[in-house]
Amino acid sequence: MIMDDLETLGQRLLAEVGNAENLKALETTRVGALGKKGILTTRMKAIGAMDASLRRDAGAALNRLKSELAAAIEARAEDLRGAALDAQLRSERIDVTLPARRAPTGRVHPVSQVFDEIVAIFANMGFKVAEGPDIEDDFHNFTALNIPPEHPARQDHDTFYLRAPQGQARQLLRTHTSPVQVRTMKSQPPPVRIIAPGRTYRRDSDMTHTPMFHQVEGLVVDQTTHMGHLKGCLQDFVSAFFEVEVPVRFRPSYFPFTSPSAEMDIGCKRSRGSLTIGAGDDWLEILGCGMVHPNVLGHCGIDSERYQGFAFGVGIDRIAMLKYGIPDLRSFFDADLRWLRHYGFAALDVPTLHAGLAR
Ligand code: 2U9
Repeated sequence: MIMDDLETLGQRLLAEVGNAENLKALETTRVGALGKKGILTTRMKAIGAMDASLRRDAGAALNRLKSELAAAIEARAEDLRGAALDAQLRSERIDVTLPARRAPTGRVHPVSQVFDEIVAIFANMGFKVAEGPDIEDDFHNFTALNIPPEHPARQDHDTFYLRAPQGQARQLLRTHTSPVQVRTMKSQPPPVRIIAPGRTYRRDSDMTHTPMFHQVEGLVVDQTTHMGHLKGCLQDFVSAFFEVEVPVRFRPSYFPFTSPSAEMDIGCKRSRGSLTIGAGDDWLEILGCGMVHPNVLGHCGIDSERYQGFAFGVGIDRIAMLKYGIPDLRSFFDADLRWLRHYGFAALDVPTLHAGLAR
């Protein structure tokens, strides 16, 4: 009778241990069975009052159950600790293959994009990029370029002058990037093959002009350089830039720093307010160019009897608008993030000729 009862009790306690869902529930079962007032402890105390003939077997059976239960509790505790550790490791898992930084959300401004595209095209033709200061002096911005004081072209340039310190020549914000070519020719012997991209400044502000704008100018100086080289180079440039075969034509023009001078038009089609570059029987002025004036070579320390050069200049803001269909020049300078998200370029899509200029 007592043995049957002990077996049933043992089964119940072992089942309770097996079903314990966590360490706290398991501890409750342990205290309820093996604690000071636990059911098995109480039973053990009751054995002393038993008949001597039953006492030995009952004591042995109770001890077996206590040992079995203690082992089962330890085994279950081990399982529960393992499961808790697994759950913790799962919840704290770090995917070390994930990038540490989030993908960049900034966009590249169309003007920067077009600068990079133009650099890629001319680098492919063997040109180097030259740079110079935005704050210039009269000689590098005007005189060296065959624009002496009182020359009417000085008025055309609407120059920003800086206040001159007492007794010093006044400085100015460069009105074109041409002083960069002047400085390059003065500092290195020919042959020269450079482009000069950068900011330029004129006191002009309306629908189609901003006081700061962007240019790329190019210069080649060598002993046999001629106008055919100029036209071929610019033809290749516009086709690479607009990524279509573009017809070009030269019209005679005038700049003080080149002679002969020309303006270059590209073939296009205009229909109902839209403009298509390449096909069509219309023309669109795109840049100015010419053979470097011998006076300019002379000012830059180059013997114009031995060397000749060609040069060109192109307004970046305008050709960026043309290529990317941007209607309003002034939006370039608004710093409007919504505009930049729409017209900007992905930060890591660097333009190259083999992968495509604009992706
Ligand atoms: C040197 C000698 C010659 C650069 C040239 C132009 C023609 C030209 C305009 C294009 C659009 C300015 O931004 S714009 O308004 N530029 O038409 N620029 S030839 O000639 C040079 C430059 C440097 C030493």
